[in-house]
Amino acid sequence: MTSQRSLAHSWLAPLTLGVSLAWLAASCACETREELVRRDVGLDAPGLDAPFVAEDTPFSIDAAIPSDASNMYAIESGPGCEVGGRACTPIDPSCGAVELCGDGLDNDCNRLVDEHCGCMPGTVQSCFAGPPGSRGVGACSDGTQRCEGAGEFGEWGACTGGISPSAETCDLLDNDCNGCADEHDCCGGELSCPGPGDPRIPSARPFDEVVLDGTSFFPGAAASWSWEVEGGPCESVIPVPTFSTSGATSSSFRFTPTLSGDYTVTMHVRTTDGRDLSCTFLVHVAGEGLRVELCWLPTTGVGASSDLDLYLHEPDTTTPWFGASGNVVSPGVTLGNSCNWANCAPGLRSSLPRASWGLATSPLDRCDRGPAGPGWTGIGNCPNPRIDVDGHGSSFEPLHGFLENINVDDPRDGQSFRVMVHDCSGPSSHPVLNVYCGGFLRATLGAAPDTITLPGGGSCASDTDTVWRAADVLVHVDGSGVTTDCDVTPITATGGGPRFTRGDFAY
Ligand SMILES: [Ca+2]
Ligand SMILES: [Ca+2]
Ligand SMILES: [Ca+2]
Ligand SMILES: [Ca+2]
Repeated sequence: MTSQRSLAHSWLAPLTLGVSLAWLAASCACETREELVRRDVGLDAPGLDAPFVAEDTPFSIDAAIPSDASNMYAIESGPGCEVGGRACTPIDPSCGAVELCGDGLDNDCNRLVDEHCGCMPGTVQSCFAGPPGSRGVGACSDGTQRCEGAGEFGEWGACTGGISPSAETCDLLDNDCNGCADEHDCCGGELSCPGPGDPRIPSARPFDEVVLDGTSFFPGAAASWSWEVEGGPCESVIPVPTFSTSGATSSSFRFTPTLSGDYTVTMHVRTTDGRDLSCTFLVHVAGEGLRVELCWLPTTGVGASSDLDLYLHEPDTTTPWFGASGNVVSPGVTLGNSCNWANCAPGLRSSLPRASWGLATSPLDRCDRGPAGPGWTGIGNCPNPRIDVDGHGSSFEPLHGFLENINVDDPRDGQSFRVMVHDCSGPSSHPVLNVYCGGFLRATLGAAPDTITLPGGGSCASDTDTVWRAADVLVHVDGSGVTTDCDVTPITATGGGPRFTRGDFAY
C-alpha cells in the first residue's frame, strides 16, 4: 500500500483537500465545486479504495468554487475582497498534504498542530491555530501549546492563547487573516480594533498597569462598556485572577497583571442605537531574561496554608542545595548557591548574604511596581537574581493567590539554571511551574492533565520535606545581551513523572 493510499483511509485527507479547494476560487465556471471535489478526492470511486489525490497534485484551478465554500478555518476567499472597490487578493492558506514537525504550524490544516510529532513532556512551544499562510497575518497571533504526557515522550496538546482566524467583522482589522481587512465593505470606520503591534496596546512587564482607552477603538456614541481579561496557565490553578482591574464598565480600562504571558482582552461596547460591538486582542506581558513563576493551590482548597518555595540554582556549578539538616533558614542549611526566599527578596533572613552570581543589577523601573517594589526602591536597583513575590501560604493571599517567582534579567548566553521547589509546610498541593525566556513561555510543568501533587511539608526542613527538582533551563542570549529564548529540560524520575526526594541535598 502506498503512503497516499493509506492517507485515503484517514478522515483528515478529504478535509485537508477541502481547504485547498475552498481557497482556489477562480472566475471561470468550468466545473461545479462538487464535481471538482468528487473528481479530485475520488468520491466517484467506491468506498475506501478511492485514490487519494495529494493537495499538491496538479489539477485544474480554472474551476468555479463558491467563495462561501466551507473549510476547516472559515477562511473567506475570492471575490469578497473586491466589493466596494478595495481590490485585495487573499493569501494562500498554504495547506499541505502532510504535517511537518517542529514548526508550530498546522501544515495539513486539520486543526491539530504538530500532531504525532513527539516532544518532551512539560515543554511549551509557540504555535498558530490556523492555516499556515495566515500566521502573522492581520489579527492573527501565535498561541502556545504544551507537551502533554508523563513519560519520556509526549504529544503536543491544543494550541491555545493566541488569536485564530475568525469571521470578518467591520473593525478595520483582517479578522480572518486572509490578507484583506473588512473585505465586505460594511464599515464606516466607527470601530477600529487593534491587531498585533498596534501602538494602542502598551507593552508591559508583570505588575505594570496596562491602560486601555476604549474610545481609541470606538470613538462613537456608546451606551455602555465592559471588559474581560483572561490570563495564562496559572489562571486555572489559583482561585483569584492573576491580575487586578479597574474601570471594567467604563471606556477607560486598567488592569495590572501579576504574571508573565499573553493576556487576552475583550472590549465590549453597546452603541447608543443598540448594537453590540467588540474587539479581542492580546496584551503581551513580559519581563527581560529568565522568569520562573510558580503557582499552586492546596489540595484542600482555598483557606488552607500551604507554603512552597522556589529555588533557582546558581549557573555553572552543581553544588548541593543544602549544607546540613534542619530548618532551611538556619545558618549553614540553605547555601548561598541558590536564589530563594531567604536570600533573594528585598529583606534578607538570618543575616544571610544576598544571592550574587556576578550579574549586573537592573534599573529600578524593572522591579519597583510589584509587591516587593518598595523594598527594591529602598535598595535603589533591581538585583539579579531576585524574588518579587514570596508566596507564604500562611493565609490565603487575596491579592496574588499562591504565587512565587524568580527573575534573572540579564543572564549570559549558554548559562544553565536548575529550578527546584521545596515543599516547605502545609497540606499537599498542586503546583504549576512556568518558565519564560525573553517573554516566551517555554515550559509549564504540573498543568492538567499532567497534574503534580506535592505531599505537603512539615517544618520547612532541608531533610524531612520534599524537594522537587523540576527543570534545567539553558538560556540563549544574543550579542546585545538580550535573552531571546531558552531550552527547558524537565527533570523526571526513573520511569517518568516528577522527581521528588527527601534528605537528598545533591544538585
Ligand atoms: Ca495538522
Ligand atoms: Ca506542523
Ligand atoms: Ca475586519
Ligand atoms: Ca479578511
